[in-house]
Amino acid sequence: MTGRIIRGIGGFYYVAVASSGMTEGQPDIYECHARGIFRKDGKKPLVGDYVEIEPVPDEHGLIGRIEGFLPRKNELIRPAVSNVDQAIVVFAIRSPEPSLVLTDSFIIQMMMQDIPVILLFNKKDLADKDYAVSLAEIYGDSGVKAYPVSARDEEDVRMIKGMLDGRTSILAGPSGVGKSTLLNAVCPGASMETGEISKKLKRGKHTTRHSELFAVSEDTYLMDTPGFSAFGVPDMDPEELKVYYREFFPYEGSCRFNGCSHTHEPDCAVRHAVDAGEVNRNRYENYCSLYDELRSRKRYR
Ligand SMILES: Nc1nc2c(ncn2[C@@H]2O[C@H](COP(=O)(O)OP(=O)(O)OP(=O)(O)O)[C@@H](O)[C@H]2O)c(=O)[nH]1
Ligand SMILES: [Mg+2]
Ligand SMILES: [Zn+2]
Repeated sequence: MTGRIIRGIGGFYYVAVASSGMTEGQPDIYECHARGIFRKDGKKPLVGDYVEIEPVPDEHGLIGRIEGFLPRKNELIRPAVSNVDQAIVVFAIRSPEPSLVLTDSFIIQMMMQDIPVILLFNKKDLADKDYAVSLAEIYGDSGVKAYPVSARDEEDVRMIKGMLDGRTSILAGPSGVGKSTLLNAVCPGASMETGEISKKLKRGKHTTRHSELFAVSEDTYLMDTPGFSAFGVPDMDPEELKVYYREFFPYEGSCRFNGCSHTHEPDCAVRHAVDAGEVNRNRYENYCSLYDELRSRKRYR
């Protein structure tokens, strides 16, 4: 029978199989030992993989053996998961304070892997409404839809559920922003552990330690991932970065110099657009700082 790896931990893979007598819409979970299922090409099974399993009779529960893998639609490197339709990138409006450069890095990382992104600024209850809306508006022309939300707001949770419908989505973002809380809100059976923010460090404790896939309904899956923030922009040629800033597209080709980087050159159409208020300054500044990061990385290589 065919199932899906929902969790890999401690030498076991847990495989969800839709059962005929689905109890409350929940699949059967087979525990499969990791030994012997590593593929010949050396690739590791990933959370999200569709697999063929053979049940192994056992009086203690549902045990299975992974016999084969179905082709992957895609595989992400970080987090290491497969068959993802979209990424819900989560940042907090406050606590922890968002770093928008990091937000852009997350978005770019997903775009590079061809994963559509929805951006959520969570914890809107901790800030005034105008500020929450202004944060989301920064991404107005980016091609990424951004919403201020709260995991504690029923209407927001309903809206998020709508975004997930029929797809496999991953929650990605730094620690403490409320990914697991959001997951619990849309999928109450999940009961993922959530962590208080450390008052002193103003950072979330790393409460989620492994990626895990939850069934919201039969064809809707949501994956929780551990928060991570200690990475820079994905490696690329600095001149390629502008491809990920849709705001710049209308001005491409209008700068004085061919191949203008839009950072320091005279008569740069993008910079003029920023000064005229046509391109969001925040996004432009993020671009410049990521560009510098890529440049210095190149220099020291
Ligand atoms: N005020 C407020 N607090 C929230 C909201 N969503 C989550 N929190 C709190 O933020 C803290 C961190 O939430 P988690 O869900 O554990 O964060 P996480 O993103 O899963 O963190 P990691 O697992 O470390 O990556 C918890 O104390 C939550 O109760 C919200 O909408 N408003
Ligand atoms: Mg978590
Ligand atoms: Zn330019």
